[in-house]
Amino acid sequence: MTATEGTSQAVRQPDGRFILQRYRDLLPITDQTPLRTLGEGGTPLLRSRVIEGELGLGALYFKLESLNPTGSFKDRGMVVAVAKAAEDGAKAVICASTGNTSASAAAYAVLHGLRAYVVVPSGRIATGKLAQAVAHGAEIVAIDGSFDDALRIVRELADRHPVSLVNSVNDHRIQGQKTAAFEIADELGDAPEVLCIPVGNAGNITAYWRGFTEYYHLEQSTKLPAVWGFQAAGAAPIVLGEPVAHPETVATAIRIGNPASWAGAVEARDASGGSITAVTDDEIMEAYRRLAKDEGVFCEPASAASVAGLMRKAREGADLSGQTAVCIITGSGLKDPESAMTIKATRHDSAAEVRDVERALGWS
Ligand code: AN7
Repeated sequence: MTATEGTSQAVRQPDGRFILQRYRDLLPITDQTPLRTLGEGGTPLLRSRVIEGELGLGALYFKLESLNPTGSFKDRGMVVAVAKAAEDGAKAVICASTGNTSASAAAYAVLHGLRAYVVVPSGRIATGKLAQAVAHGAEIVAIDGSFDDALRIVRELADRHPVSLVNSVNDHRIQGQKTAAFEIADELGDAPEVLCIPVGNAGNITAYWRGFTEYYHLEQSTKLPAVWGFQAAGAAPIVLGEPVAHPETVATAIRIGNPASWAGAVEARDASGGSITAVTDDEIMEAYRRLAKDEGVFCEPASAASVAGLMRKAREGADLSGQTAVCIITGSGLKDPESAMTIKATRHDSAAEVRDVERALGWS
């Protein structure tokens, strides 16, 4: 274990390489694959300052995937998927997205000189994510429908037109995203006992399970984590066991009613002895505020679902003593400023003079 017990600290990658180099032998890389990087991976594993002790855990870490180049975990998968598209001679990539996938696809398309087409649910993606797709020059189609509609449409478009589909139904995405599990095991010296992760389209939970099992079979770790996936209560098809026609949640990133990697999520849950459960929007927003105010971690609401879920498990009596848990912080809070502005702020308006600011603060 690299982190010092009882202290809050981030542990950086030891060797400064990026994931295509560092885990090359475990990725579908050939001599023809263009190894271009925006600096993805190598994200900090931050020790909890407050919540760890509150929940009685042996150790709690936050894997800050929000610190990837475009601000979400999607970059790990996209750096592989877009490189492979370029290697195969594609001129364009396409994806459906609740926001982060489109931001990442747009950036990596630029890196490889490809066009990016993104199909998103109109009015339902966070401002920062749309801003990224715009800035990177993606062609954006905002549909009057859900993410699930968008995914159905891009799958068909990719069949009919010469564009490479870079949603997580493309296995190269899963391959890239599994490297986060390798990093966690490398930095902790072994896999943790518990992995907490938000579930939307279920690609990431599938990827982590693949990563942990590959590492275990390669004898790079001696155990496998219990995988605890969390869906938003209004968008919890896997928990309910059937698709949700009209998913609804404040965590727009995981507002998904019919996940493409459903089977992968169920496999991760069952093979790991884990669970997939629902957390309410209130629980998500409470964890979101706690992460920001008690841990210094500003994430987007979907990411807070992992911590909300861990808190719920503890409340329901899960014995966490002596256990090491890792919560995946999947995306940055900066993506979704509207959610942050719902927090009650201590704000004073004042004239631009010292005396006025003193009065506003109650210091005079
Ligand atoms: C911050 O961008 O589906 O279960 O289109 O952005 O692998 O889908 C985003 C998903 C969790 C869920 N946290 O991951 C998209 C999209 C954040 C996310 C998830 C997403 P998956």
